[in-house]
Amino acid sequence: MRVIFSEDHKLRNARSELYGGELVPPFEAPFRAEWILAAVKDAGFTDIAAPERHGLETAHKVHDAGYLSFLQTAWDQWKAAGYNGEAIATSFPVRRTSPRIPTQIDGLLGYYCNASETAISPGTWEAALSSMQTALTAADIVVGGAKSAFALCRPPGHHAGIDSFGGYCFINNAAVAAQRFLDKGAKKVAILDVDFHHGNGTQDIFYERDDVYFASLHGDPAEAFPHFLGYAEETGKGAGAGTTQNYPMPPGTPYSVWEAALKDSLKRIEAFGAEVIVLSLGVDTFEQDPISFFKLTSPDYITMGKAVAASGVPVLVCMEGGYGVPQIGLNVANTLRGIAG
Ligand code: OKP
Ligand code: ZN
Repeated sequence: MRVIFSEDHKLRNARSELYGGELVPPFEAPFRAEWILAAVKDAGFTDIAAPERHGLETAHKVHDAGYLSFLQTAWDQWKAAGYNGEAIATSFPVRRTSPRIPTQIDGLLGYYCNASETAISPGTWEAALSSMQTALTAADIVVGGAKSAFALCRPPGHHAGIDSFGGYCFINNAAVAAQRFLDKGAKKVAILDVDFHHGNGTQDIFYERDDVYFASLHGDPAEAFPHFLGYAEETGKGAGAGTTQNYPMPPGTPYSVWEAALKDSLKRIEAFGAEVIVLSLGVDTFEQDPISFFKLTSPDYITMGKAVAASGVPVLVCMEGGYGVPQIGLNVANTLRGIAG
């Protein structure tokens, strides 16, 4: 399996995450990608290439134009405002507020933000762009006939919605990749999100569309981030009715229980007629993950990879979350081993 990886991920190296009322070093940090890359090489996946340059055409089909230009200029606007720290949203449009888009940076930040733990820092846009290009380049390898490819994306993408960033995500890499498959001739694409956290951004993007099936296995939003989406009753709307499927699960969920949800999602993806699966791969389902509450073990990721590959359709793996412990590398490598067979 070919691996796509960009050193430019390092340009996202924020100083601060708002966590428990303190500004702490972000969980989503450059060492994650280094650990994953090392473990993937160790496992024998040594066909590693840098992404091709891609513009924003595909991104514009899944994100709002105002949002993308905000992301691109947010840091410069923040700096111009004379602030000393990183750009953190503090004020939000909630129920019964004006639909108008503010002109000043604090207003814009709140307007386009869905979770304020995520600070915009210098280089964030450039890293997000390289992460998107990583996904697009890996998608094109699958378009070219490969059974699988691994996009070692960083920063992750699944919490980035049509017009909002948060949860460490800015551009929705998996969504952009899914759109690429459609633009290259696929009629039906599935995104299978196995990150611990619900893929609220991805669900937002495809909720009313019938060309992308979205399934997510995650910590029950009543008890876990992103808190406001990911319930079982959310199944799509309009043309997209029936093309979203959520599997919220409680604290302590072991692989045996999680696997039943995985199997059900794969059955539905097959019934949908997906020609390709984009796997939003978070390994924060691991028993030792510092911010999550599932109990998967390292060997479980091999089993999971095999089950996904058994669908028989090509698989594009896009990196999402997984934090804190060195085993994130092994867990990703194990997933790839399972998929590659
Ligand atoms: C990003 B990805 C917990 C706060 C949660 C944000 C988590 C973002 C996860 N007290 N903070 O899906 O792995
Ligand atoms: Zn996650």
